[in-house]
Amino acid sequence: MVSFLKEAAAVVPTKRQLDWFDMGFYAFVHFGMNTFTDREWGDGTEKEEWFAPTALDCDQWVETVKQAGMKGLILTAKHHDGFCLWLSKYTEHCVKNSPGAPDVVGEAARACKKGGIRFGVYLSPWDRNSPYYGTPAYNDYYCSQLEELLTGYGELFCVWFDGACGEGPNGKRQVYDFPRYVELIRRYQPQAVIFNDKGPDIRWCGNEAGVGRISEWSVVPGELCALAEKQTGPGPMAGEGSLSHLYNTDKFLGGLAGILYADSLAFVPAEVDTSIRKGWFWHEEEEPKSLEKLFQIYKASVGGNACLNLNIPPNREGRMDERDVKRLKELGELLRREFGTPLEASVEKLEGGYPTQPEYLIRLARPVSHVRHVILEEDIARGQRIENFRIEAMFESGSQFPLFQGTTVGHRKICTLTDPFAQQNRLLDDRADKIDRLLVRVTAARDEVLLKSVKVY
Ligand code: FUL
Repeated sequence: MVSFLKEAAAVVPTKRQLDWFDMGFYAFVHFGMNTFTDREWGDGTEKEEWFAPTALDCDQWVETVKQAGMKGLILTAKHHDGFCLWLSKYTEHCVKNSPGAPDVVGEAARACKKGGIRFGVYLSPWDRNSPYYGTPAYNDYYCSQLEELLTGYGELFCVWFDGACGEGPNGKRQVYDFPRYVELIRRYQPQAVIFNDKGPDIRWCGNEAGVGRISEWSVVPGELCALAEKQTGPGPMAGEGSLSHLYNTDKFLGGLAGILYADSLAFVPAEVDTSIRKGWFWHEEEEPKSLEKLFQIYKASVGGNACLNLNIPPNREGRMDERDVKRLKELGELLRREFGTPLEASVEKLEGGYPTQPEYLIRLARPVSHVRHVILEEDIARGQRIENFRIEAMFESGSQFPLFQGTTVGHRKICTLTDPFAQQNRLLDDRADKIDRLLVRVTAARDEVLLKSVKVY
């Protein structure tokens, strides 16, 4: 039992996963035929000339996402309608037949490079235009397109595979050759993380509403992420990677044949993907989510052992909508205000605890009337371990009381003690007494705790 737990605690990320985790927050950009037809899913019969941005400005995209503190951008190079935003040699259904339209993938890649953020691509496997769809020849077609993207636009940080698999123009569904796609990506862009419902590098959080799990584990049974299962595998579960999930899944014991990690535990962290608006594509009447909502989403994802992929859809000009630009600017300011500069403090690990139940004393350089957030980070390069923890406040008067109770930490846990959007906070009730220390108590862990940092705001 104990050795099994230690085994789970010792599963570590790859370099590309660590680099991805450190990005934290990046943009999804849904732009394409649907922008012009006012739809969410095109059917593949759209005419190429309908794609007609009047003032495409990818530098404005990059400026906008940078203002919100995002570190990368993933563009929908091809959505389910099969229309390609680059000059593909393999189809006529692409921007080369849209008068006046440039290679949008090229433009976006150039703007990201210039702006110093990373670039990634979304290439929908589901294609409602390709005549090959539903036959083995489609996998060749898809790989040729993937190769164009992997070799023509510099370094990519992510290739995002949409899970959707519907019918194509001939009424057939496709069996996607994911292992072949993965092999191609590893060959040309080994540093890129691959997103798919269940991995191999990052997995879906299970909803598109921006809701992160309360306890998010990066180590999950390998079968969950075995790509062979992709077409039939179980849907996202509430407790992926939790103890009961790990204990009660027999599949990683070797029962089921998987391709990549089928017989073992795997480090496959979650991505939370959601749109700033209701839809993924731009629709005039839709409004951006409130600042409060976006802040909540950010904390539950970036501050919940996941990354946040927030979609901002360009409009028909080819620019990000001014309403979204304004909201993202506000978000960037809020994030800088809340998390920009931690309070000056020292962290001391107290003597004598069990390795799985350490206590850390944080001494603030100057006592404060309240604490807004505490951010904890584990050294996940050596595994994710913390199951439960508490944070207590210690006052100048000597009194002490609990402020926060949490479960997983992982890459980063944002513990909010005084929510800037709350109408009332009982911790602030007229206390003359000030907080001069905090105690972080880990109450359960899978193995020796390796905390990387504790920051107080
Ligand atoms: C889904 C798609 O069907 C949506 O259109 C969107 O691209 C979203 C990110 O993934 O599966």
